[in-house]
Amino acid sequence: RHKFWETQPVGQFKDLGDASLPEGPIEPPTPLTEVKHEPYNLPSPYEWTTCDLDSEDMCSEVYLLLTNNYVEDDENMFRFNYSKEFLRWALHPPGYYKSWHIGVRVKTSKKLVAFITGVPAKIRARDTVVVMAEINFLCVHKKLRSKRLAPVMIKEVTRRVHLENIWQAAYTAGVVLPTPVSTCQYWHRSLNPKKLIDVGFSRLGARMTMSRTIKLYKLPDQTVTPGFRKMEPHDVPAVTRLLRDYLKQFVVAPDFDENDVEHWLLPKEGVVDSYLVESPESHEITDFCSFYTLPSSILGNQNYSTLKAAYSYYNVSTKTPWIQLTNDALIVAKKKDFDVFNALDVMHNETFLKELKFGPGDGQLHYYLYNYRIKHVLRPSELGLVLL
Ligand code: YNC
Ligand code: MG
Repeated sequence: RHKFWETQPVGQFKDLGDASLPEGPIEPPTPLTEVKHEPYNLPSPYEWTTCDLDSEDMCSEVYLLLTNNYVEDDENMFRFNYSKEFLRWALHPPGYYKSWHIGVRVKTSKKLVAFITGVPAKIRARDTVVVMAEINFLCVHKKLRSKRLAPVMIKEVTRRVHLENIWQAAYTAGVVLPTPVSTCQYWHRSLNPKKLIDVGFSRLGARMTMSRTIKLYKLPDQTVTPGFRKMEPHDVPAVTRLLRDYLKQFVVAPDFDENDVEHWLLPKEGVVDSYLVESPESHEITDFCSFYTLPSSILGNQNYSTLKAAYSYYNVSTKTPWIQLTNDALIVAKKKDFDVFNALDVMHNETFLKELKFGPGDGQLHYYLYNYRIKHVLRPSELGLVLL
């Protein structure tokens, strides 16, 4: 059933019940001298290219490929529209490898028609911290689908990850593959209900009018938590300590150091927003919340072309109740003109989703590890990892 995935070192469906299989790497590293030194063969009309996102022209080519061909919802009403600034941020974390930003061009026209990326990350599974590749932005042009290009791209990124002596990877997808570590759900909190209904993102509830709906989702103009403020560069050490301590409790989570926190969590205009609570008495950093900006193109609507969405990222509550902390995040997102605030049911998110009027989305997000077995399927609340 999965002609490609059945050949790969990933948990297989037939092994799901087998308690005798150990946790950890599925196959050992091969000596680096045995890693293929030549790229995999593409069908002859195509050639490999390495994409330098620092080049304005390359970044625009990647941006346009994804804008026109990347992930859509099941009903093909919306398509992710990652910004160029976002792509540069997502692909240039500490220690990134240029060689992991892989494109495919048509030889004759040089048109970019496919893309896949990896970035390095330290990820902890139970007690073991493993250097992994986070694989993302796999995309094949709509006109080249179902030609088995994706397996070649996955094998090529795997080869280039192996060349850096890295043997595991983490990735998420909307499709079911062998085999999910966990299956999560997106929840959506309307900030601009009229627009969401007008574009078909949501529907008027039964026995609801537009004005009652607008009132239902209304938020205060100002945050309520004393000491709630934007994260600043000098907060990196305190936020790192807070987040590391929080993420310890999850079965799978990133192992962030200060450089990672500086990159992934310091606010970046139009890309990532982070807020914290500094105790007015002790000046301790007690709570933290963050979200990233990922608009979607609205396909074929007369009135609107973009849905402005915020995605919940990493959050920590030690003093401020989860509901109050996240409500303050909703208030700032609303002020910044986001139409919707999305969150997965990972970490402690279940404790605020229903209370804060998030509604469950359709479609699921499956989390996967490559060449690493986890003995049981995890509950979403056991996951401490958010990929972009
Ligand atoms: C997918 N999303 O099952 P089998 S998520 C992985 N992730 O193989 P073809 C996928 N595999 O089942 P198409 C996949 N989608 O026969 C499909 N597959 O074993 C598998 N969509 O290939 C599929 N982006 O080329 C099948 O399919 C084989 O032309 C079929 O291309 C697929 O970024 C795709 O949703 C997704 O652009 C490129 O549909 C295309 O359809 C497309 O005939 C819209 O492929 C955009 C989209 C995916 C977003 C993402 C994470 C990707 C993870 C890849 C796996 C990484 C493994 C770890 C590598 C490093 C290891 C180390 C160390
Ligand atoms: Mg294909």
